[in-house]
Amino acid sequence: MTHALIVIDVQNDFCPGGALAVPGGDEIVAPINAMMPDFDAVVLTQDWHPAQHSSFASSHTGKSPYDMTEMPYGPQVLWPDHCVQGTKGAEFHPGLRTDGDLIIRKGFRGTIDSYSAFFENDQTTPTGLEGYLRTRGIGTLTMVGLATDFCVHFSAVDAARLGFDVTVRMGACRAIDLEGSLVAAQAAMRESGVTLV
Ligand code: VGL
Ligand code: ZN
Repeated sequence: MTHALIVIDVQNDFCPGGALAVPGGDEIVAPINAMMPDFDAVVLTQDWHPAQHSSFASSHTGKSPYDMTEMPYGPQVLWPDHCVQGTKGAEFHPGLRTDGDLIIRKGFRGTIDSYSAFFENDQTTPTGLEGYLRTRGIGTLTMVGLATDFCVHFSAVDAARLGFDVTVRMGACRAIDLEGSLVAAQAAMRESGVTLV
């Protein structure tokens, strides 16, 4: 089975010094680069928001980063402004190899967030990644990147639900860990049939 490495959101804003820094986010760059040659295909995702995106706390009066809000598609965490299109923060970490086969951007619609590489947060709007992988005959996925409990989590669960064979390499992921979100994400991934190693 053709096997792809899916590298989730290894961008400056999710690394130390960035707007939504994930502790140790930069530590996974070298291990991910080292894994790339072992795969038939490498796909990188890039969180790619317009300014004033609806997932930013700054777009909601009276809200602070990490507060919750209710969106038409359900509850949504509000984030610091991050990964704004065309900014340094949205660029990949400068040490990351970006010579993979596909870069897929997500979260570019103003009124909807997209944690998953497959579907936006309404869980119905596709990003197109499923079609790309299937038409290339890719059935097995290994996922790494940032953050374990948000974009890696939702990407892995969606991929498993779509019928891909999914492994998450926890050593090449780092978490935000908001109020137990890492433990909850691990349980949800396992329950969906994702292998955590
Ligand atoms: C992410 C929060 C907001 C992630 C993206 O990549 O996990 N988290 N946008
Ligand atoms: Zn985002």
